Amino acid sequence: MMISLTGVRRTLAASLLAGSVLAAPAAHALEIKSSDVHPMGYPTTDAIQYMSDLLDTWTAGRLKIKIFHSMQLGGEKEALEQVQVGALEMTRVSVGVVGPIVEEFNAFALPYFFKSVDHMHKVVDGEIGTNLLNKLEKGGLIGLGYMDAGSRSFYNNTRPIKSIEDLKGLKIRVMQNPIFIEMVNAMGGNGLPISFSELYTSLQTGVVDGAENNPPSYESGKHYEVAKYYTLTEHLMVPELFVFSKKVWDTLTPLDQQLIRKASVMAVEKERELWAAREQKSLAAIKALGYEVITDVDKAPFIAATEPVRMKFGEKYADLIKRAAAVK
Ligand code: GTR
Repeated sequence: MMISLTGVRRTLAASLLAGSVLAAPAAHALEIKSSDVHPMGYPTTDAIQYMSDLLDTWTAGRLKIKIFHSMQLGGEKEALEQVQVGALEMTRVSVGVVGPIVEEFNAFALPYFFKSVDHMHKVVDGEIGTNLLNKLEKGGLIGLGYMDAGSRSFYNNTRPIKSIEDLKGLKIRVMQNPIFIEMVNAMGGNGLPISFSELYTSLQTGVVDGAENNPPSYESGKHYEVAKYYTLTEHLMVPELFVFSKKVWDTLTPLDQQLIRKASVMAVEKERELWAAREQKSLAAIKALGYEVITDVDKAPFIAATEPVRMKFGEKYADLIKRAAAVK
């Protein structure tokens, strides 16, 4: 049977109208915009730059990443929203703010949850971590990988925290997640959620007395200038994530998606190396500037005080927590 051209055109037009003909994505040049609250020279931004260099080389300049660093695009909550709608292709954020999108990530945001960096790596690299990355898709995000962020500790400008009693009544800035507010409150302080982009000013103007973060963030953000006492309470070990917009991802060819995946794996490795070196360097730099770092605080009372927080927020993901705890 001969099929007339008009017939074919009609069928094509009809299926286009019905939305049943999907154009296969064609390889195109893309400058991937990616945001980070940290400046260049920080482990996370440098790892994304490394990823960009890899993509650039592999595709002869067709794919590369333009990093909007130093909070040029604001805080992490806003960045995630931009990536969800496809206005921004990529962002690197703390897992601490991803709970509203995939609730189970909150398990990683519980105080004194991971036993060690090695334990954290095994959990995020294993089945639990991979599963959670995949769940991001229903929130419009493609989870590309985890990054290290060490442990977070308290700092403030009122008094050195030598024991849990010293936290009493201090207004402490936390990331925007109810877990962190209750965590600080459980330890006797007063947790206030504020965007990282407003933190320095909040410390400077006394909106808060202190905050909590890892040594590289404390050092890189020059928070010591406005909060001079740092105590290694190491109450949180929250990994970080870098994610891609699913909306944009779906316009990429399978090959480009593979290249981005491959470069992501290499960026994760790179960041871990950079992170390990940076943590010690930052602590040394803070001490060299003459700031006091209290390293010998007894953590047991902090762990005990936060037990109700682990119970309350961990209840929903009890199974995940049990499986994570069993990872050896
Ligand atoms: C840093 C982290 C950022 C952000 C920040 C904060 O350690 O790298 O992603 O979460 O802390 O406290 O908001």
